[in-house]
Amino acid sequence: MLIDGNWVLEAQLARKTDEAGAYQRPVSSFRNWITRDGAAGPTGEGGFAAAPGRYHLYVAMVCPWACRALAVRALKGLEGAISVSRVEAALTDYGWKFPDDAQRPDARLPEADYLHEIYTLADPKFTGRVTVPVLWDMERETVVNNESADIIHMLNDGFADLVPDAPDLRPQALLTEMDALNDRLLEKFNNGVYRAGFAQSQAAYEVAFEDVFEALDDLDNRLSDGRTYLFGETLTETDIRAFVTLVRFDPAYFGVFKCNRAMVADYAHLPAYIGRMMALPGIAETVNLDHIKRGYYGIKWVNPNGIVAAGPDTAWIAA
Ligand SMILES: N[C@@H](CCC(=O)N[C@@H](CS)C(=O)NCC(=O)O)C(=O)O
Repeated sequence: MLIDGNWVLEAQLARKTDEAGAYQRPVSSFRNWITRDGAAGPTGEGGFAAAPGRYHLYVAMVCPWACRALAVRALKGLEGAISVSRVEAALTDYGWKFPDDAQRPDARLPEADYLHEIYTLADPKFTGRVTVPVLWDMERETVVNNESADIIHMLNDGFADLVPDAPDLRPQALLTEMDALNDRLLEKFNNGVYRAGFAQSQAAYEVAFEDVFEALDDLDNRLSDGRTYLFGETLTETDIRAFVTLVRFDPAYFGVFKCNRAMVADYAHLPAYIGRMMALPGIAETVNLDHIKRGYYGIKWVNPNGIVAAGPDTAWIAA
């Protein structure tokens, strides 16, 4: 990670846990918002108005947080308005690395070998983990925001004038219920799998394990009445939040993070739900099973030898 703008290897290789060995997710640091007119958003400063061709997204295809931003970009029809760079599958000791043959999609983007160079361009004294996704402003040459929850929110609301026909993934009538389910999913499922995988004590792992399967059981139950999406027939941001973790479950979390009571493939309703999500326009392109497997099995502190499990068969996900 970066400390005062310098890459510190020992800090990068350590994971933060509390005294009971439970994983502590760090908080994100850049919290500005793109808004319709450039007014400041809920956090950060103003001056980031929605405009086509101004913003760029740095992502890792292994990462559920980055891929939820990619998924919302696709569903909102923003592929032409926001360009994307993808890092290599596995995190290196120096953080996320761009492929050697990577082409910058826009000449205004900085040249860089590692993502941490993008962070220090925005803040030469940056201290913190260098995470994806990163939303970069090519005009002001700085990071707008590196918190995916903010990014998916602003892609839906801030860019609404640019793509008036795109679906509203945060419909007002559902927001209260969505927020409640989003919070539960974040704690028990999206981050629950990480709490299981990064636990430093048996007890912390078992608490996380129970949370993960409680969330999976709840999701499957919710879909048991035949509804298409989590809130009925309306696709929402909550579906994207659930999907990015569901689609990584069998190829990665079941093995690497020891979430092995059951696979998603064993559930009654979840496999078909994944199939419906995969069929939405642009969504299959946000799922790279090869990067997901190599990326998670490449996390050294959970799998030091880096061997990638041969199974299970996940061909059904892409089918
Ligand atoms: N709160 C952030 C978390 C993002 C995050 O944890 N990304 C991981 C990949 S899945 C990362 O970049 N980790 C790099 C590191 O920890 O060194 C968000 O949702 O945007």
